[in-house]
Amino acid sequence: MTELEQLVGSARADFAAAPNPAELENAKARYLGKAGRVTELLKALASLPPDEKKAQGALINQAKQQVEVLLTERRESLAGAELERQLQAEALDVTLPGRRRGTGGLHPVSRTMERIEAIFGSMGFEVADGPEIETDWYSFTALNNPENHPARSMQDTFYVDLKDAEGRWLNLRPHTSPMQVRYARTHAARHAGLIAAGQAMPDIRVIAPGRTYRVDSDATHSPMFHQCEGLWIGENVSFKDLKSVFTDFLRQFFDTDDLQVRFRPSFFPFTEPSAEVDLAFGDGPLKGKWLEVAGSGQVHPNVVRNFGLDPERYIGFAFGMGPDRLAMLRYGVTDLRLFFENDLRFLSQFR
Ligand code: 2NL
Repeated sequence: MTELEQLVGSARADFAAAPNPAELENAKARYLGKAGRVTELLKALASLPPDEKKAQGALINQAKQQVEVLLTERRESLAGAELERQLQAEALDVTLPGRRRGTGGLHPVSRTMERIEAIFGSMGFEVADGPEIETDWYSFTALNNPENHPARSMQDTFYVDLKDAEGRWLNLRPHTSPMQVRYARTHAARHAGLIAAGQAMPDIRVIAPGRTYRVDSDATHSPMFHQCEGLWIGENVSFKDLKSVFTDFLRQFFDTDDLQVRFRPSFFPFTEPSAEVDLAFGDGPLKGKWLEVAGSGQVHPNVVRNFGLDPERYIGFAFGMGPDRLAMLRYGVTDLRLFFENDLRFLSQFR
């Protein structure tokens, strides 16, 4: 075997032994690099006589070409192996089932509001909704609140650092009554012709559910909470109607006839007489315990006047309740704040 054949054989063995591209390039340097074996042989040509130089040079170049071919082959084989390894590592199993989007659900307070709306809807009440930012007149004055009533203070009500187009200060409504005042005034204005002609105006029968705001925050009070008020005004609507409508509502809401309802005398500026509504379940963990669930009363004549109606002719009742509290009772939740922390572990139990 000639020296050159030996060199090519040894290059083949070295290249084959290189386990990765970096080692292969090191092996290449030992043959084709500046001080490589092939390069040394070519340098040595210079000292040969011209006729030998030509013949020997051709042989060395032939060997060099063979080494280069071996190098290219090994490079391609290592690259192929690397690609194969990558494909294996990144392999996708297209037969696996896909990941589905989870099913959402309504918030427990929204479900409660919808339940309240459905029950009053079945008794002929409209649902009204409107602005959460109100003027003093709609939040307080129209409702017969005295000018210096503490409910108007910054301790109780959130004020907005803005005035409306007429220069009146704005507040975040502390109850949804302003919406009922808006609804009643629109109703009265729409039927002004009938009223003036001495004919009967259709009754005002409406509930106003929605978000309300007060400066208050602890385990049973949130600065943002929900309220649902109701109003029924006509020529012959009495306290007896309030008692039957509200008792019927509570029985439907809690899905039981086994509960007692009592109207306990109280005071609100917007109603006279006024009553707190208490309820006691005949069964279950709260059996026999009186729970306060709403405020109510016969709408004050000043408020009827602010609806744009004659209090000598139009009379009726109103009530206000907290859907958050009703949701707590219905679902057995003891901390109000859970409803507003948006923790899915809690909320997903109500789907
Ligand atoms: C409460 C308050 C009550 C009312 C709300 C009302 C609304 C109009 C006219 C007269 Cl437009 N009254 N709403 C009446 C009595 C009580 O309850 O926060 N209860 C938990």
